[in-house]
Amino acid sequence: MDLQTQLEDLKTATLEKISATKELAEVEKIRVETLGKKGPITEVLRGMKDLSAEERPKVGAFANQIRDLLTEAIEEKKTVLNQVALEAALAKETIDVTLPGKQISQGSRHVLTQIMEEIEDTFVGMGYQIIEGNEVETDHYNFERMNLPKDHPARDMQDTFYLSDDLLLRTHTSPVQARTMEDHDFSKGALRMISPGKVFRRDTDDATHSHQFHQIEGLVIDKGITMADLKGTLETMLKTLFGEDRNVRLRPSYFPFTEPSVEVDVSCFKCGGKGCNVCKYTGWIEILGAGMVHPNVLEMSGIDPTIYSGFAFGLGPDRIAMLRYGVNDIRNFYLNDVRFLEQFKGE
Ligand code: FA5
Repeated sequence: MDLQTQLEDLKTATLEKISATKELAEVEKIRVETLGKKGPITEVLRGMKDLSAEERPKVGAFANQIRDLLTEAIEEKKTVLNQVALEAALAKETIDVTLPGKQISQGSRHVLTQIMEEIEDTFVGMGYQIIEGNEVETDHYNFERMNLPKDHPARDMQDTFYLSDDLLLRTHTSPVQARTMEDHDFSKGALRMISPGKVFRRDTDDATHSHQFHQIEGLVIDKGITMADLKGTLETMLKTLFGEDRNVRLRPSYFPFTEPSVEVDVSCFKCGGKGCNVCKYTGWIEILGAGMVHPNVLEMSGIDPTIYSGFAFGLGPDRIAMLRYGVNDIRNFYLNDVRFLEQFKGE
């Protein structure tokens, strides 16, 4: 058989093989077998040296033509098979958008954070600035600057976690008062601030006491501030939080850093004021302490008490949340039980 016929047969057989196969790997195998270095075409081209000078260019051109034709057929087949594979993959991965979605459990802000942000909003609306304090405080700011010198008996009112002789976990947010007063420039106007945060006491945990809880400190200093300003401010806040219906009472009290001092109680959410285990049979739950800033506290911060006066308060958002939602044990806020926390998701 002459070389041309051999090539013609090779072309026909290879095209048949290409057309019959459905596998990409098979096409590649055909390519290597037919067009590769050890394949028949290379073989034919190698045998050309035995041809006459006249036949050589003819056979050479024919061999090249067949090689190009087969190369093209192979590439075409590969493209087709790739497309088929892609379509099959796409068909398999089709997403049915009508199927019901998976429920993703979404977290939410803690109920105490929500209450604190609501209180912050109320005060920001009244022109207060929000100041951050330190959870680790010095004895100096936590006690001494609040008119509680060392060995003052009223230190017993707030049993303290000491970290060293001088450092402690703050027992209230009141030290932020002293830090803010000493920095304030009164030539630029009155001081109105609130300071929310965590506080710590060696209290025995019970339904209304936790060893870690929250406070929001409030402080206003200006010329001519009176107890009436304090009462009006607290009433505005409590009405916003509890509505008009809840009973509120101011009770004379004692804090070393205010004079006069009051404590504010709200009627118990559980018994409505009759007396029960939550309110310790008093009918009331105490939510904040307040008063007119003591002249000693002003003086220690470099403020002249004959010119300026002010009021301060420290309220307990944990107790407010209890009253608002009828939560009968403060410890629920700290147990991280999702079943409890989920109830406040929509708030
Ligand atoms: C104080 O801590 C004062 N610094 C408040 C103050 C500020 C008075 C400025 C005057 C001027 P008291 O210890 O009463 O006061 O605490 C204030 C509020 O924190 C309480 O009314 C109560 O709502 C809350 N509270 C106190 N102890 C606990 C506790 N163990 N667990 C939860 N809440 C508490």
